[in-house]
Amino acid sequence: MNNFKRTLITTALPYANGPIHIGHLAGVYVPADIYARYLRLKNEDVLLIGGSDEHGVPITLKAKKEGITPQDVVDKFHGIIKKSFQDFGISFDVYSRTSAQIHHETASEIFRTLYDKGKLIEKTSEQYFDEENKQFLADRYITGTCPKCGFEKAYGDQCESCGTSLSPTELINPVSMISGNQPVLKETKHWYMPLDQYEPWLKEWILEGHKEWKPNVYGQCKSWIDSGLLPRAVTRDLDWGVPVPVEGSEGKVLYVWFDAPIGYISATKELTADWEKYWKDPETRILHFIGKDNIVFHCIIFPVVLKAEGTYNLPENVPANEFLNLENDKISTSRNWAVWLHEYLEDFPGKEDVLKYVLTANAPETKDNDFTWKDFQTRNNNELVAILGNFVNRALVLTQKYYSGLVPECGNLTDSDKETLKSISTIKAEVEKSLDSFRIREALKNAMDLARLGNKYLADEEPWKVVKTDAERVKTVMFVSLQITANLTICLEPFLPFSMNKLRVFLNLGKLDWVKLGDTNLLAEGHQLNEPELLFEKIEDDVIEVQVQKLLNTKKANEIAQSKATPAKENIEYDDFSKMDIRVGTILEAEKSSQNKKTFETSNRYRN
Ligand code: B3M
Ligand code: ZN
Repeated sequence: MNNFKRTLITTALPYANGPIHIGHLAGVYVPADIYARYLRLKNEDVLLIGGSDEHGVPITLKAKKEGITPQDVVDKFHGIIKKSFQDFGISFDVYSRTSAQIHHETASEIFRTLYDKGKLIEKTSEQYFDEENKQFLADRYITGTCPKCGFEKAYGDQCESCGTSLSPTELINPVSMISGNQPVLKETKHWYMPLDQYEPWLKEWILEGHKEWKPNVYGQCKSWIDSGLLPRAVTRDLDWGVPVPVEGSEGKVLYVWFDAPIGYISATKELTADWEKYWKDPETRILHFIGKDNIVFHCIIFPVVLKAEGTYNLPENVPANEFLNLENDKISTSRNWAVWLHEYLEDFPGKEDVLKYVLTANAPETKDNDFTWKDFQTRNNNELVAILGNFVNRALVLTQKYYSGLVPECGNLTDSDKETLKSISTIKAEVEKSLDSFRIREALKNAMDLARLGNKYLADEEPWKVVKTDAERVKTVMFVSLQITANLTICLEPFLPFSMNKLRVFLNLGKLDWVKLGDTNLLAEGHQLNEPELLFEKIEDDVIEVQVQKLLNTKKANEIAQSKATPAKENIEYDDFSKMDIRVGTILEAEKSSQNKKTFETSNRYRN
């Protein structure tokens, strides 16, 4: 497919200001893990890099609210997040954090190189300052009235009510969230990355050179580049982050979106002294797995930084996903509208693969998708249990029953047996094709075709009936079924690692390389199998009901909180009421309005 010798896979660094939920898993970590496991099975040189993003304003806000230090906040959530990833078997080679010493050094160094090479612009501008607390205010520290829709609690970077992205000076009646006072404008110096100067290069590198990127990624890049890029500040007035390594920059840190992607480099350094091989050797392929809100940072800003620095490789692909919703509503940490990974594992111990399966089968690869508990149950019961579990269980149980768990002789294969066995190679090719183009959900469907094949084979051959008349034939049928089962342990390993591990124990078989997929003699005649157990179990309605009820309770709690926050209007006089003309009608037709469209995606601004 290409001439690369090795692959470096990075995964978006989650903010360490809360635990992680199914949206994170579905969008980034599960697909990245599947891809990394696939390459490892192919014996390729691959690293899967992760870590926590521990800087930025939201973390300082949370610390302030709770009366603790930002370090306390990130220590707590870094631990929780790291454990969730471990529990779900996300196979990071390293999971680091941006408050680590090595990261501070790496980020400082890269900034300093840009500074020394004259790649940054120094500019003084007026920004809001809180006189009581003697500090400049990050965009998120300022609220005020949205100039577009009149919403009174808009943030300095965005109005959450109408979606418009703003700059703090556009707010009407701005208020400092720290003191509650009106902030004043004061001059401050910052360093900017002149993105505009890189426009021609970006056009060539992405728009001409990477037409193969996913349409959602390519499209977003194109719209950013076409609408014209502006210099972006890469420093902030804040006391939490990587200090700006330049004289006269006291009280300033690197902008979180400047240092966070460098975290991938620091994490690689933490892992291996050989890190430069993964970042600077042109024979390494770099892939960034991210969610769609991070596209501009990974496709435009970070590459511009690396390009300006001059010694690093650029990403070869950025397979970004869209968003996962939950029961038809946007996942939201502040509204507690999420399925938290640590809570899932409490309720569904041992079912890590089930969640990973459902999130992959329904992955938001090309558009936003919805997670529902009903779909979770259906996919578990109708696919994992009824197709995969059922086939494997029948193959293993019948072998125990007929041959005390010994693999029978192959005997004479019929044409249809041969056809069936040949299909394994066809399926292999299809899974590879899908995975190689990051169509992970299609790859899972293709891989599951192997279980479907086995299921159909057993249903057609009916060994449990034939056993009464033709014992030799049954041996062949069971031999073929067991070879399919053994092939499943390879084909589904990237997707269902816990379950395939179990299956290998039942088969008394070691882990096999990807090249073995399609081999029809993986289990030799006379090989002794172990006693099997069920691979998957049915999930009953009452279990799902509990989860649905939990979400309904959250919704109710949110509604109550909302109604408290917006008190009912005062009663009006009857005379006023009677002036109203209230009528009842039926909607006969409706069409989509083009108004109120969010301008965020095409806008040139981004969040703090
Ligand atoms: N922490 C934003 C996010 O979690 C950010 C990603 C950083 S990747 C270098 O969406
Ligand atoms: Zn607004």
